[in-house]
Amino acid sequence: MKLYISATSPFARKVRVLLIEKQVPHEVEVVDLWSPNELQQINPIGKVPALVLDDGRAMAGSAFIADWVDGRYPRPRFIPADDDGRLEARRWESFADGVMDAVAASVYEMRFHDEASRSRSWLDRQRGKVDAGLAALERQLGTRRWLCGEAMSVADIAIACHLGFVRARAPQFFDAARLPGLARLSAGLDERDSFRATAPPPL
Ligand SMILES: N[C@@H](CCC(=O)N[C@@H](CS)C(=O)NCC(=O)O)C(=O)O
Repeated sequence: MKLYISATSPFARKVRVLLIEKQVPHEVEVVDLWSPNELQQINPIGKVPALVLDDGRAMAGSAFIADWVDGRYPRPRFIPADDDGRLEARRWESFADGVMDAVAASVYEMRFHDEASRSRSWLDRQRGKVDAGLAALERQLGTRRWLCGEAMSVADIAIACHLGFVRARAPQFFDAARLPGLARLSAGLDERDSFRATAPPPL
C-alpha cells in the first residue's frame, strides 16, 4: 500500500504513526500540495492523507483511514474492539481533528490573504473553536495518562500529531501553561520512535 502525505500534514502523520506502530509495510509518497501533483488523480478531493491499496483502491480522510488500518491490522489496537471503548476513542479523535481543522482554516486564511483582506471575524470564529476544543480535551485528560481508557488510542495519537504541527507552525494557538495535561501528553508521545520518525520538518 502507498500513503500519500505532505511533509507537515498532521492528519497524514496520524496515519503514518499508526502504520509504524503496527509495523505495517507501506510506501510513502510526499506530495507538494501547492504545486501540480498526482494527488488529484488519486483522491478527487486533493487532500492528504490518501491511502492506495495494492489493488488500486484509494481512500481519503485520516479518521476513516485510521479506522480501516486499525481493523485490518489489529495488533496493537488503537481503537478498542468493544463498542463503548470505540465510541470514546473515535469521538475524542473527532474533537482533536476538529481543533486541527480550525487551525488549518486560520492558517489558510493567513496564507492566502494579505493583512488588509483577511477576515477578522473568520479568524476569531476559528480561534474560538480551537480554544474550546483544546479546553474540552484538557478537561477530559485531566491528570490521567491517556484521553480515554487505559491505553494509548487513536485520540491520543491525533491530538499529539496536531499539537506537533501547532508547535512547529502556529504556536500562537497553544499555551502549554494553560493546557498542562495536553502539553504532558504530547511531550510523552514525541519521545516514541513513530513520532520521531514523522516529526514535521523545521521551517
Ligand atoms: N479531514 C481531513 C483533513 C485533511 C487535510 O485537511 N489535509 C490538508 C493538509 S493538513 C490538505 O491536504 N490540504 C490541501 C487542500 O486543502 O487543498 C482528514 O482527516 O484527512
